[in-house]
Amino acid sequence: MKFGFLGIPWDVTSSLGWPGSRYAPEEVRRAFRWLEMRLASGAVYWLDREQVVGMPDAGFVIDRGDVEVMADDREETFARISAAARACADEGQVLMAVGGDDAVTYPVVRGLHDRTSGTWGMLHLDAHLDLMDRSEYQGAHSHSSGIRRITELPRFRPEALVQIGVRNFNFAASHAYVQERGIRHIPASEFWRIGTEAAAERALGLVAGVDHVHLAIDVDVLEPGFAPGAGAFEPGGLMPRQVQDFVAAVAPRVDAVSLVEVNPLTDFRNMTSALGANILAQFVVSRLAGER
Ligand SMILES: [Mn+2]
Repeated sequence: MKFGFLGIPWDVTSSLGWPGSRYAPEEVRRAFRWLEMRLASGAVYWLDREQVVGMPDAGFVIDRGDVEVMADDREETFARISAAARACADEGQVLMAVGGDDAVTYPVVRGLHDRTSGTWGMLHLDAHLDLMDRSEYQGAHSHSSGIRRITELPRFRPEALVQIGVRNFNFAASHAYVQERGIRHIPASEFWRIGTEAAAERALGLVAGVDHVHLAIDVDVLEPGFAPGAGAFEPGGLMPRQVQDFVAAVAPRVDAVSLVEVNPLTDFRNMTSALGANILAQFVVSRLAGER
């Protein structure tokens, strides 16, 4: 099994949050390489599960570089992102896309969706819903609308969209949309109440009926104190351990993963980039562990 690491240095659509996630691919890639040293010696001791996982000899994570973005042309940039996601999957690699602001999740999923037959669902870890249709200020493709656009893809099943770690306050219009399309939530408060294992089990049950599942992670799903390099701060989030274990638990079921909104400009000593890279490593090791 091979994985394709794809950077998407685009933060033009971070219209409400802080820009700076364009620098995330570089920093997350650097942090991931550091972890990769321990993964690349034929086997890895996965302490979280007290298990030794056999690793492919070398080159199991292919660095696919960064998508070339065109700052004054969103449509062209999104087309390039979709093409890059598609090319990765066409070559048989499990996509690990690193944004960029949350708007890039839409062209990533579109690229994967359009190359397959069958239905799609998504496990979406985020403090926010990102279900806004459009606004005068942000248009229809900002970091507040990406998930809404995904629900409009022809073979995407909104009832297999599970939003995990969402919290605090959002627009009443989003509540109406959630009800209308049958979108499911495991709010942060509920996640804390039932625990990681039960949350993962419930999430997997809710996507059981679709053929393909994307795992979308906005780093602001984490408690801001543990992920200061984010696009926005929403207090009351998940702990690193909860997100690491959740990702490892669901990884064998998903087709691809994306990580967005890591912001090196607001980060503290790269700790958010390091956490993001670690979450991706949990994904990789879990997938390889499940392969045997
Ligand atoms: Mn968010």
